[in-house]
Amino acid sequence: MSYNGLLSHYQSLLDLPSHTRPVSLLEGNTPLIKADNLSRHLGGGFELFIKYEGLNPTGSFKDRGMTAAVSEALGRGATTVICASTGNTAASAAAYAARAGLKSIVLIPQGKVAVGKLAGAVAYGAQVIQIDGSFDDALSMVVQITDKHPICLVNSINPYRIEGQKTAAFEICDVLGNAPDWLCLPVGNAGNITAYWAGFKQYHEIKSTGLPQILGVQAAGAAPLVLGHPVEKPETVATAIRIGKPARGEQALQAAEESKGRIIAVSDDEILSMQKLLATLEGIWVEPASATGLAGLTHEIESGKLKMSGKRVVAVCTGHGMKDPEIITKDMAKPIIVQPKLEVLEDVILG
Ligand code: AN7
Repeated sequence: MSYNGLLSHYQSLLDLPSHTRPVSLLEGNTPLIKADNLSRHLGGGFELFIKYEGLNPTGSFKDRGMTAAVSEALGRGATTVICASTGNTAASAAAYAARAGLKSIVLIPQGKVAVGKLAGAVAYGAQVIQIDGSFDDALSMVVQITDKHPICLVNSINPYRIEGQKTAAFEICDVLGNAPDWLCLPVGNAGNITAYWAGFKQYHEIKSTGLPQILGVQAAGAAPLVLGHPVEKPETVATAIRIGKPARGEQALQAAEESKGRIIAVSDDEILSMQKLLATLEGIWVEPASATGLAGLTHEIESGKLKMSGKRVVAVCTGHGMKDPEIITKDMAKPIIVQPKLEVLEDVILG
C-alpha cells in the first residue's frame, strides 16, 4: 500500500476541519529502532526502542504537526503563516508553507539557533526575523500579531499541530501492537508531550492499546515545569528546548500526572553524554535536545528511582544530529593528515 503522509494515513482519527487541503512531504512513518546496545549499557533487562523522529522530511518531529496546521491554513484561505521558534518549527513551517504556496515568517531568538535549522528556514524561503530576546518573547510577539492581523499562527498553540503530532503515538502502538510501559521524551514548549498523551489515550479508547507512563525531561537550565515557575533566562546547550514559559505547560504536567509518570530535569553534561552514547553505541546521531529524554531515563535508572526490568520503553528522539553539527565539531580533534602513500597509511592504522 502506498504511503501518502500522515493526514491520509490516519485521516479518520484526526480532528481536522473539512476545509483542510492536505499539504504533505510524506512525513511520519518514522522507524522505531531497537537499541539493545544502549539498553545493555544501562544495565539491561528491558527493551528499549528509539522513535527516530529526525528522519522526518525537515529533520524533526515538527513536520507531523506542520502538515496538519499548514493544510488547515491553506484550506481556510490563509496566505501567510508565522511562528516563533528555537529552530525546528521554523524550518518545518517554512517547508510546508513553500509547498502550499504560502508565505512564511519565522521569529527566532537572538543567537542561539543551531545552524542546520536556520539554514533550513532560509533555504525554504521563509522571512527570518531575529528577536533581541528569548523564544518566550518571540512567542508572545507572534501571538499578539496574529490577534491583530490575518496571519495564521502555526506554533503548537494551534490545535491542529497537536492533531498531527499525536500520530507518533499511533505509529508506536501500530508497530508494537500495544503502548510501551514507558515513553520518555524532551519537553520544551510542551506541545509534543501533550500530543503523545492525547494520541495514546485516543488509541487506548478505540483499540485498547494500554497507556504508557510518561517521563518528560527538561534541561536543568530551562526547567520551569520542574521548578514550578517560569524561567526568565533559560540556558542550555539543548537550544531547541531553551524555553522558560511553555505554552502547554499545564497540559504537560497533567500528562505526567495522569500517566503516573513525571517531569524531571537533567544537566547539560548528561544530555551531551547521552548524545555521544547514542551515536557511538547505536549509530543514531541526534541533536542535543533529542537526547534529553534518554538522558532522563538514564538518570532515573542510575539513581535507582526507576526499575525498568522486564519493561518496554520507547524514547522519542525528536531531531536529527545534522541540525546542530557545531556542537560536535567545535570540540573535536582535527583529523590527522597523511601523505597519499600506502606505507604511511599502514603505519597510522596498524601502528
Ligand atoms: C528537537 O522549534 O520549540 O515540548 O520552536 O526542536 O513540543 O516544544 C522545538 C522544540 C524537542 C520540544 N526536541 O518539543 C521550536 C521548538 C526538539 C525540538 C523539542 C523541540 P515541545
